[in-house]
Amino acid sequence: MKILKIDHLGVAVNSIDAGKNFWGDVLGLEFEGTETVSQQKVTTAFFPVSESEVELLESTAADGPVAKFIEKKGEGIHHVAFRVENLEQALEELKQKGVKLIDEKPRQGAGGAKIAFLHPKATHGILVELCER
Ligand code: CMX
Repeated sequence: MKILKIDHLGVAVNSIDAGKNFWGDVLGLEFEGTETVSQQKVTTAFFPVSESEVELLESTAADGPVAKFIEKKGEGIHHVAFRVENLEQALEELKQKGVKLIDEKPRQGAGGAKIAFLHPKATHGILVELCER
């Protein structure tokens, strides 16, 4: 498999509006707009930083995974996403290496990306996303 770069850092926030104040106004990052990924009960907001992005994640439902994450750990880094050349091939290779996956097959992420999550137990505690766009 080939990792091309850190695609984005996912940051769980209570409110994108409030988060925009720091990431946009204070740090001066460009705000690219929001997108809701209904299946994952989350609204995302992207702030490009050179070749990577900061992605704020706000839950759209009290029982959504991002709401549960904040309940347990508070606001903060939720996942690290690496862009790969070929997601199916990367998942196949990781499976063969015995890596525990959350997604064995790609699903749809924000911005039209194909994404898959690795299980935090296999990554020393961090939720890792692989994405291809
Ligand atoms: N950090 C660390 N551990 C996490 C975690 C996180 N952010 N999210 C989940 N886990 C842990 C859970 O505690 C659980 O651990 P145990 O097996 O020890 O209990 C394990 O990972 C599996 O989590 P789960 O909630 O039981 O599994 P699900 O398959 O229901 O959901 C996941 C997993 C990662 C898809 C979901 O929790 C999630 O975060 N969904 C939102 C995804 C998202 O951010 N989407 C935005 C768009 C994506 C993009 O384009 O970037």
